[in-house]
Amino acid sequence: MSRSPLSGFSSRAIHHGYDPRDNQGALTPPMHLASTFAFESAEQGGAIFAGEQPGYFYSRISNPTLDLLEQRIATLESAEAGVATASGMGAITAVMWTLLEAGDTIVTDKTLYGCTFAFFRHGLAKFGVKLVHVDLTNPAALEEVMTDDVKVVYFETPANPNMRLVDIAAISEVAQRHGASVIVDNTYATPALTRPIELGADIVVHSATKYLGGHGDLVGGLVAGSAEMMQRVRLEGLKDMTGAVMSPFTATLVMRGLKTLALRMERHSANAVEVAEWLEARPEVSAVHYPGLASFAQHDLAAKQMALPGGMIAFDLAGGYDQGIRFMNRLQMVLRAVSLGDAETLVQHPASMTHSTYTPEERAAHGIGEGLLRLSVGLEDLDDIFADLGQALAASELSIAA
Ligand code: 7XF
Repeated sequence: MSRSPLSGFSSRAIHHGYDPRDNQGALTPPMHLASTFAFESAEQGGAIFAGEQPGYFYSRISNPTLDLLEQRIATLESAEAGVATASGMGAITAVMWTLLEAGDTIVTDKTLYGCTFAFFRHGLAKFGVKLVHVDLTNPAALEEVMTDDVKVVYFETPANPNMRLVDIAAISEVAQRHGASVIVDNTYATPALTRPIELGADIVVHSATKYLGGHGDLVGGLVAGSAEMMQRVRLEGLKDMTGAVMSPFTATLVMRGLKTLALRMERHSANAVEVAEWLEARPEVSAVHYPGLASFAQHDLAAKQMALPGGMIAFDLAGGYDQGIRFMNRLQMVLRAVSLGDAETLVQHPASMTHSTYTPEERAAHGIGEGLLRLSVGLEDLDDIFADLGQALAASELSIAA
């Protein structure tokens, strides 16, 4: 059975693709743990394998629970179809193994999440794919490097960890005019704040581990794009090359997270605006990088491309790395942890943690400061966040390490 389509983002996050009447009225969709699916006849099995008939046959290719999640991410990203993967890296690698071959070039922004950087720089290089880093905050810089060999233009916006923004519409126009596909990692913004495909991108990838799951209790990835492209990612990159499929239990948790995504992003953003302004006013803090601040260099682009500025903040302390370590060690409620997008406020040091896959020289060249700190502002009450950050900042001024 199917119900009439819904227009609202949260309504679709909650209802899209599911009718309780199909499952004895069950409000939440059933979790199909089956690894394999029985055929009515040998002929039917052959027809499903050949793609001549719709149907499930093995959960590395497709599964009804994953199917529903894939439909949900597709509608939320304004895409035709989606693919669920075992992790964000599983999403990125499945897309790249599908689109690229030896001799191709991939162009990326200067700043990328550490393991994405390592995969492109060291992993793809082993298979003859050339990597070119460009300052994609300047679309004219992309124009200069585009050649017939460039098959993919890839970026994060906001970028992990330094919050650089990339103009999705402007970059997509240049890249596609030269025949390249545009892939956007939308992990930081989520479709609640930015929908890259509406702005011209071809494919969106996600670490669902972060805001989409939202509760720090799963590792997962999602891809969204055209039906034709998603079929290729499923049957080439995912089925035969990474094999990194999401489990039905994880899909169930991601769908639970999606139901409150818009609500959580509003609160993450509201809290982060206050925290960013508060940090900016503190004498111990030398710089705050947050799209919601009037002082943010790309504030206009943030207003154009993001419905809200999001929950991620990067900042520097006047006392650099040493003070940053003292500050982190003094925190009590705020947790020292990588990952992001959870209810808990998390702090981490990119140079020694998420971006330790770069050499110090590479970090310098890619705009990742050695003392930079990253805050994933959670859903706690602001008074408690301020109290903890405030006491840790004051203590970080002491010369004796905690
Ligand atoms: O494979 P994962 O689900 O961990 O996702 C990889 C990934 C992809 N894109 C972006 C923008 C990401 O931030 C991530 C994971 N980042 C975590 C972090 O920055 O804290 C990983 C912890 S080492």
